[in-house]
Amino acid sequence: MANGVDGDLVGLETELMAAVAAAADLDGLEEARVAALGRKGKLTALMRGLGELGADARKARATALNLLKDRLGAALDAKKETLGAAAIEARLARERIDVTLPVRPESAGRIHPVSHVVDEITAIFADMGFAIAEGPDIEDDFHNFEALNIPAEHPARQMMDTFYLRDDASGGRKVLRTHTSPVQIRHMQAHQPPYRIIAPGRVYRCDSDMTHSPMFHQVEGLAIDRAIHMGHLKGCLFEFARSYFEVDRLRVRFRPSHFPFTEPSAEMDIGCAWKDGELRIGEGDDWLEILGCGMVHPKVLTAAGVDPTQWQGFAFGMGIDRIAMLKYGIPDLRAFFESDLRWLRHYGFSALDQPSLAEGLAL
Ligand code: 2U9
Repeated sequence: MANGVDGDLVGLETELMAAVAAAADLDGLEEARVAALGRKGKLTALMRGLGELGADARKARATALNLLKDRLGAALDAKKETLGAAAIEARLARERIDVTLPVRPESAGRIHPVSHVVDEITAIFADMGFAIAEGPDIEDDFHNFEALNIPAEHPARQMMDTFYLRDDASGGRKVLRTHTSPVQIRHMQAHQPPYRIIAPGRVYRCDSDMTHSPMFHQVEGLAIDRAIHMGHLKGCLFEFARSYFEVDRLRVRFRPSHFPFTEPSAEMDIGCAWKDGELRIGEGDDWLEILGCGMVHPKVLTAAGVDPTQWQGFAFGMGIDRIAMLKYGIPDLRAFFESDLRWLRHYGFSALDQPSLAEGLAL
């Protein structure tokens, strides 16, 4: 209001606004705010003086002071935002990390061939829509045998050379799992179909020689849906073998076999040749067995709570250590578990070499 009463406010506004504009940081801005609106601030003092005016003059003056206070408040807010953003920018610049710097020199640690092959297998099956499932190493009779159509006295129980643990309080005998199949049983009990899972992990059999270790690794797979058939099984496992061994035109064949948990059952071979005592995968006209598979037995589905009149599908299993030896030319299975650093330096993989289908598996 540019009348005689409020003429002094024009100069005050110019002064207060200039102080706001001149503030170089948030502390300076706070000083400018206190100088105007603090307990001893200039605007506060004028507000206090309102009481000494007559009713009409007080009303006009109060309006002018409130308008000035609003304009000053808006200027303070705007400046605070600008200074705050500048403070963040300055901090970001101060704490900047150059992520383009080269990584530290490669460490001396190596990835064990088993871990590397599990990563390769996982990459291939994940690309086909399979998820990973896990379960306990110590199992009960139901999950390791009964549910898999391997009743007591079944010859498969002797063949599996089971490690038995002491009876527990309820009289149930626990075992070290002889295969990863119980993982799939538990998965089916806990989830509704359809399923597409792989179960990699340690398994245990009481057997030890050049080609057998009491602990070794398996990966099993399970695909259950309304109408999965042997054609899907073949397509899936052909694709796996070609990706894993990185041979596009790898020859593959199925031979009939028998497992208690699948019907019909088969074993899959890949084409190979032996040259000068050395194995060549994808060449020649010899055959090498790499895995077992089949359509899941209806009794196994029923035992796991899945209705075999509604759902069906395939399963497969293979020894990870064995297919690692085949792909990477590792001669002795026992060396896998001896923790010899010289062996690991020779056969291990760099931690930076992460298997991915986009880049080809083995770099
Ligand atoms: C469920 C139903 C069926 C898994 C299968 C094989 C065939 C097989 C061996 C390969 C070499 C074990 O490591 S090895 O000795 N496995 O031949 N495994 S079908 O079948 C299942 C699994 C789970 C519920």
